Amino acid sequence: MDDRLTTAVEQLNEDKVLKLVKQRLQAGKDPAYLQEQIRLGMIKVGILYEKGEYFIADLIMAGEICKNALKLILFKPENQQTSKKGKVLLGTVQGDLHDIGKNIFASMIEADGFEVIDLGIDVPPEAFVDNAVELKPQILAMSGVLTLAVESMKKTVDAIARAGLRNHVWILVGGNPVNRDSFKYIRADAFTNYADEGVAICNNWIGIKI
Ligand code: B12
Repeated sequence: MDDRLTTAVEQLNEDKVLKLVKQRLQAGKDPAYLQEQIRLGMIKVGILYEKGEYFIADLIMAGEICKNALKLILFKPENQQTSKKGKVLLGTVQGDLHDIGKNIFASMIEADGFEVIDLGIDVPPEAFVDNAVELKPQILAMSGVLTLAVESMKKTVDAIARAGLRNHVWILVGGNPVNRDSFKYIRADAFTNYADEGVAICNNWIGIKI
């Protein structure tokens, strides 16, 4: 396998990352495949940070490189259809400032024809609730990368239930700390570690409706 793109991300070599992405897009490579190679590079950056070989400045640098590379890969829908499939309320949960994965999911689901209301990062449960009451989305999607995100996701689901909305909105959670066990604890309706799978789940729900 050619993992030069993953290695360039790991080495924080922005020029090389952007050059390889452009070259591969021109050669007709699948953007999803390129995205995955970048994600693997980011995981390696995280490992070097854990080992003490990279520092916080390197994480910031990695984030910038990743965002710039994704600008080349992610796209907006060509035909801005006026009637949308459904409304997705999205945010990175309280305490977590990571937004790259969230932005990938936002871009993919928007391109698939959904309306996305992105509340940004570090979103407290009350903000999810207030916006859900006002905007009546069919889907509430939460992103988190830190371990502490699991607790924030649970608090958000609890707050949605207290507001009487639990049976009126599908809840999807995504990001690295989400797995079968944490999903059960959070009590969402579905979880995934992949943005494209998240899009498929939302399409399925819209077919069922609440
Ligand atoms: C870049 C980065 C940063 C950047 C983030 C920039 C940004 N704008 O997002 C900055 C510098 C801000 C940062 C800060 C910190 N970070 Co940081 N960071 C990373 C790094 C290297 C990459 C994360 C990333 O963007 N990955 C690429 C994206 C594409 O992957 P992803 O987020 O997993 O998203 C994919 C899927 O999960 C999924 N997905 C994600 N969300 C959603 C949502 C839905 C609905 C769906 C369907 C799918 C989905 O789709 C995406 C595409 O497939 C990771 C390493 C790693 N292993 O992840 C550490 C990492 C997450 N950070 C870590 C830490 C410790 C920190 C800090 C605490 C460091 C510090 N001492 O200050 C702070 C915390 C700040 C905070 N409160 O959030 C730890 C987390 C440890 C833990 N388990 O909690 C990691 C794992 C590094 C490590 N190995 O130690 N970080």
